[in-house]
Amino acid sequence: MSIKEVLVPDIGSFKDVEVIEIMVNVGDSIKTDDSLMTVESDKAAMDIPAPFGGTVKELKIKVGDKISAGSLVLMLDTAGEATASSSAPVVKSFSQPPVTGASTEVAAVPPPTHLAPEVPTHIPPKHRPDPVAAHAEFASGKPAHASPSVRRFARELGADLSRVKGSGPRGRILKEDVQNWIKAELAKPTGEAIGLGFPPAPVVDFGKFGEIENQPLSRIKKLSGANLHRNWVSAPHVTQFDEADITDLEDFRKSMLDEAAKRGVKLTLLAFLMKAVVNALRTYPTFNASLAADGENLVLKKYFHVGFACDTPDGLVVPVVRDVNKKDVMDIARELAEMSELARERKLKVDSMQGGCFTISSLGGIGGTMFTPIINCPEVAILGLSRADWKPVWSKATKTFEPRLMLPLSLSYDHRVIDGADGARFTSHLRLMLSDVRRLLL
Ligand code: CAO
Repeated sequence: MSIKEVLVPDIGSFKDVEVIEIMVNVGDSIKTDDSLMTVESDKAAMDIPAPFGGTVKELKIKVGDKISAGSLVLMLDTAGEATASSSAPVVKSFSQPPVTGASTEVAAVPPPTHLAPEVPTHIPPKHRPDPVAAHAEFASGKPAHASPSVRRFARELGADLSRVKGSGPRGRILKEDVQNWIKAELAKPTGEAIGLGFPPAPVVDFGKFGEIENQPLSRIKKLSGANLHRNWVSAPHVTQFDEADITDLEDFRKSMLDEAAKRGVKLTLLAFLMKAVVNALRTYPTFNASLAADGENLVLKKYFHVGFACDTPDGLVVPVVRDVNKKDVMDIARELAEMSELARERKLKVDSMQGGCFTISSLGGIGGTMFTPIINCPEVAILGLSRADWKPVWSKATKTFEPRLMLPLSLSYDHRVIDGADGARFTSHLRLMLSDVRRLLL
């Protein structure tokens, strides 16, 4: 056995600095330059590295102790280890009594490590920059208050320390703070994780301003919220507004209500809209597409599955009506009603919400003039319907204003895939289809 005392080296103007972290335990096997502990003054923190490898026999300090240059830090058994680091000046050495056969040396640890800026170890200690000056970033009020070992740990994991809140004394960032921050980042919706550099959302204590109640978000709200956020930030949205004259369509729908009811169907406007949308998708196939994951191709779909946003007590779900092109308006209306009911009873199967090519979000039964729906990615467009209203529309034929039932259309599309001109063509096509219901048969 060869026991060496490890002393604190010359640490510049640091004197009576506090030990804030000890990285080794008795019995640990350590290598030259492994960090032994972190000390901290009121302006800076630094790691004290091991001058040589060995096994820790005894710790002579504990967290909270104050140390200065020359303080005894620990006892190290260096038997069988490589020689001391070239930068570790040996101060004194002596042998233990022959009865144990062990020898003890006293060694100063190499100069402490600073992470910003790096201090080249070949510079003799007296020419090295003052560690406090080297860490002037703390004095200058920069927020990342962490020991070098925590900084190194954060750097290895890619954690941005300026965004980590410290829970240690005086707000110092601990290793656990970095771990918790990474966990929280990983749990965030991907929109936030794609590096948009948002400033952190302010944490507000609303209770300070009045009475509050915390209501847990439903599972659907959490899921759809994360997806909506991702879609909103990842797809460059453009929303094209238009109005379709549905006066004749509404007359026709109303004239068919009784007949539909006899067949057990509630014939809604939405069913006609589904047919009109598929007609427009056939005419403008880029709307019935998705960007391939490799970003090199557009995947054009030859099927026409159309989703519709359905408001349920638990939040928004999007059931998908399959092969709308192969179904008549009555079948579609029946399916819409069945799926809406299942969704509201939480009985909708997962596969009934998959495979959509395009989504319709109808707020017409509720109100509003127009809105900007968020694309249901990887689809590339979504049609919003608002409340139809009677408006005076100029008639070229009669040269008078005529009362017409106008349906507001809000088409959001992914501008990476669809040009503005096609966006306007798509809504114009829908206008044409909806203004003359006979066209839906073609
Ligand atoms: N203009 C005027 N009236 C309309 C209309 C419109 N655009 N759309 C529907 N209406 C009328 C219907 O004719 C119906 O009237 P009656 O009761 O007199 O027959 C009434 O409004 C209610 O319709 P509805 O909403 O029950 O049926 P629907 O087929 O139009 O819609 C569904 C079904 C599932 C889309 C709807 O119930 C729903 O959930 N809408 C909300 C969708 C949503 O939340 N979108 C937002 C997504 S983004 O956050």
